[in-house]
Amino acid sequence: MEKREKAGKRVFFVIPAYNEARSISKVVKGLKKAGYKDIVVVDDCSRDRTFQEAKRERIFVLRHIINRGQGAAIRTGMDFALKQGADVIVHFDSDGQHRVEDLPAMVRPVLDGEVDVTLGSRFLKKTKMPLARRILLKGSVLIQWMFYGVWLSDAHNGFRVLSRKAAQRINITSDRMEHASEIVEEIVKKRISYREVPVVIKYTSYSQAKGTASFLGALRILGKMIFKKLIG
Ligand SMILES: Nc1nc2c(ncn2[C@@H]2O[C@H](COP(=O)(O)OP(=O)(O)O)[C@@H](O)[C@H]2O)c(=O)[nH]1
Ligand SMILES: [Mg+2]
Repeated sequence: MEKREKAGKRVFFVIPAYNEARSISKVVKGLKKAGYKDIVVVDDCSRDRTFQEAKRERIFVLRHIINRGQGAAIRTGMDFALKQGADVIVHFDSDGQHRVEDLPAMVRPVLDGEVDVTLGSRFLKKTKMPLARRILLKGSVLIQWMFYGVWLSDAHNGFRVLSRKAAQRINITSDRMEHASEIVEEIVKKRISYREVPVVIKYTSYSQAKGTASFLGALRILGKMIFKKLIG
């Protein structure tokens, strides 16, 4: 690919956000500082000031009028990014768990056309994480293997990069957290080329205080994944 052509490519960030008023500005500022300017935050009817905080950053901010879940928000953001002419789409979290430093390694293979999707993996690098989280993630890896026949080292990493073509082909129908498995299922089913890339996910007390960090939350997601597969 010509250097010139690559330079003109639009890398678009899709950032789902739910009650992240404390971190959203910092995350967006970090991306802007690294030179990325195409950013869409999808606020999912947060109860705090997430929407207002995001708005202040002069980026695209969309809002669901009810809380629909991370999967639905990503779909909303991707549709928007594609309409805006995105060549590459990055899924990036709004709670500060994903690192800007990992972006070049994640984005380059897609930008260069080597693969259509890169998936961040926190198990290819040594990452400290809570036990409940480790069990959920390893359980998901196993279920993914049983149901889809694909062995990824990390099943539920929200850090992904997709080519425009991949973003158009991948259908997300799960509104909530199960969309992560669905994306992998779509990649396998549609034979979309992918690669896992080692990333570090930051586990801060802020990120851990939220939802799926609990053991019960972990079990619930695993249960939903199995249920969906059995009835679907
Ligand atoms: N739009 C939207 N985003 C969500 C929702 N739940 C979580 N998120 C966002 O998705 C990202 C990952 O969620 P988080 O709860 O941190 O999950 P985890 O870190 O994967 O356990 C964060 O940026 C959240 O703000 C939701 O219901 N709607
Ligand atoms: Mg998080």
